[in-house]
Amino acid sequence: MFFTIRMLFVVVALAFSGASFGDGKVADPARYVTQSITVSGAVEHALILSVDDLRQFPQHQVGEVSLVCQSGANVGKLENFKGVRLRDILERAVVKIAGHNDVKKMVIIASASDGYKVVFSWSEVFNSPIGESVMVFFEKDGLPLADDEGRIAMVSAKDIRTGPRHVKWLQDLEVRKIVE
Ligand SMILES: Nc1nc2c(c(=O)[nH]1)N[C@H]1C(S)=C(S)[C@@H](COP(=O)(O)O)O[C@H]1N2
Ligand SMILES: [Mo]
Repeated sequence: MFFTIRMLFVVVALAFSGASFGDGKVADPARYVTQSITVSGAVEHALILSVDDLRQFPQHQVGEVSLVCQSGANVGKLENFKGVRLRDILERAVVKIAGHNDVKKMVIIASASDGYKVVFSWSEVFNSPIGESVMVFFEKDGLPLADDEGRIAMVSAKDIRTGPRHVKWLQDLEVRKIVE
């Protein structure tokens, strides 16, 4: 009986806290909104980029990307959005490459303000067809992104399941060599 009441309490507490159980939904998205992103780690020039700064890169308009969760569930679509390539941002920051084989051991960690993180390898961004469509975006239908994505988000549009690397409330792109 004691456990039953305690469990009931936990369920009620989670319901009121807006716990998301992995579906990416949160109760109060406004608190996660980011106005700029940083580019950090193994780069020659650490950057802070606002939406206005992002507009200075070559811009690409993307028509439609269906969003499919890792579970296979359809979670909607991104339509008519505008952004810039992760590749172009990293070229501006200049990845630090000491040895010929360094890039093969590097990843880019994209972090959001809610703690969500995904990784890209240097090779998929710079040396595979995936890289063409890894976009940091800031506009949909000609308007700034709403609070449910923050002002800056990213997506890897050619992934088989696009939900996981659709990073809402993007905050930081860190370049890191992960093996010696
Ligand atoms: N910042 C952030 N981005 C995120 C997530 C998250 O928890 N935090 N969840 C991801 C997952 S697993 C999916 S399927 C989609 C869910 O998008 P939705 O909230 O629009 O359904 O967002 C992705 N992007
Ligand atoms: Mo997901």
